[in-house]
Amino acid sequence: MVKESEAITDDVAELVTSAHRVAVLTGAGISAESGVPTFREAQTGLWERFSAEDLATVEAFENDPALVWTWYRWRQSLIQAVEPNPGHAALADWQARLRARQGELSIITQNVDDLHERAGAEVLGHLHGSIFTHRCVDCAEPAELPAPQYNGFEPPAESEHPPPCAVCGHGVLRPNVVWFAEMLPAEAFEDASAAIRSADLVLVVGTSGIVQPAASLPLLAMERRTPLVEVNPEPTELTEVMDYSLRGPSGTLLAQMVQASR
Ligand code: BJW
Ligand code: ZN
Repeated sequence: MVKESEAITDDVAELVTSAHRVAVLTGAGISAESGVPTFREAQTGLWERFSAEDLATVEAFENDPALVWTWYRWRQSLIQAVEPNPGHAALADWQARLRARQGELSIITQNVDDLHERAGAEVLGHLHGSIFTHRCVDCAEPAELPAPQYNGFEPPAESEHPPPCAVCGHGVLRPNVVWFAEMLPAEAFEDASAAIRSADLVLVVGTSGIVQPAASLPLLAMERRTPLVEVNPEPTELTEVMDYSLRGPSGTLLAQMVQASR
């Protein structure tokens, strides 16, 4: 039976203090306090008629490449314009202190942003890729692009076409993210599975737990009876497999946990 609370309890503080190998699965919610919208929030501007699920597909990109390309370039501008928040900072701090004691804190993220890294943490795996790199849809060659020049806080009035590939000449560029029905990067998924299997504490932070196969990773901990702690203001698809659900923003709750780990 999951134990819910709005602040860190003595039980959770005890788990945090004794944990030597921690695995953390993060989702869009950890970046929400930085000002990055989550996936289930309504879209704005050119994309207001669409949900994120409508846009994050190969079919959407094939049907309207400019609409989807501009969504990604604009989100890239938004991410570059915001800063990591206390939740990202708390994980970076906890990782550094566990490493100093020969322990480990492995960050596995579904996010395509770089806010964990900019807070000073090392990320074990970006399960859904990165919004900052690009490749050709046809020949898969990576391509370097200048940073987009959008105002990240205001959606653009017009869309732009994806640039052509300079290598093969017939493909166009796409972001190196994982769209629905695409395979996750195998190495990142295997590393994530191994980190969760070898952890003595698993945290699930800011994810709705709707999207597979990432949402199945915490089940690897459940099978081993490794303590599972969720940090999310709302109940999720994963709540019922948790030992503890901390109901609040990750910026506040992760800072409390790291305080307890000192
Ligand atoms: C806070 C907070 C605060 C707010 N503090 N928390 C049936 C048909 C077809 C496919 C499927 C099917 N059933 C299952 C599938 C597979 C499919 C899937 O899971 N679909 C579901 C929708 C059902 N999965 C896939 O297709 C995956 N590939 C795959 O399975 O390959 C095998 C296969 C091949 C062929 C056919 C079928 C399968 C690929 C999944 C790729 C996901 N990609 C995206 C887009 C990435 C690029 C981009 O950024 O645009 O990844 S979708 C989107 O969802 C993104 C996210 O990483 C991912 C997860 O979302 P997340 O992080 O959980 O965000 P939200 O918004 O859902 O939740 C935010 C949470 O934060 C909430 O809980 C809030 O309460 C909380 N929060 N403020 C803490 N301050
Ligand atoms: Zn090409």
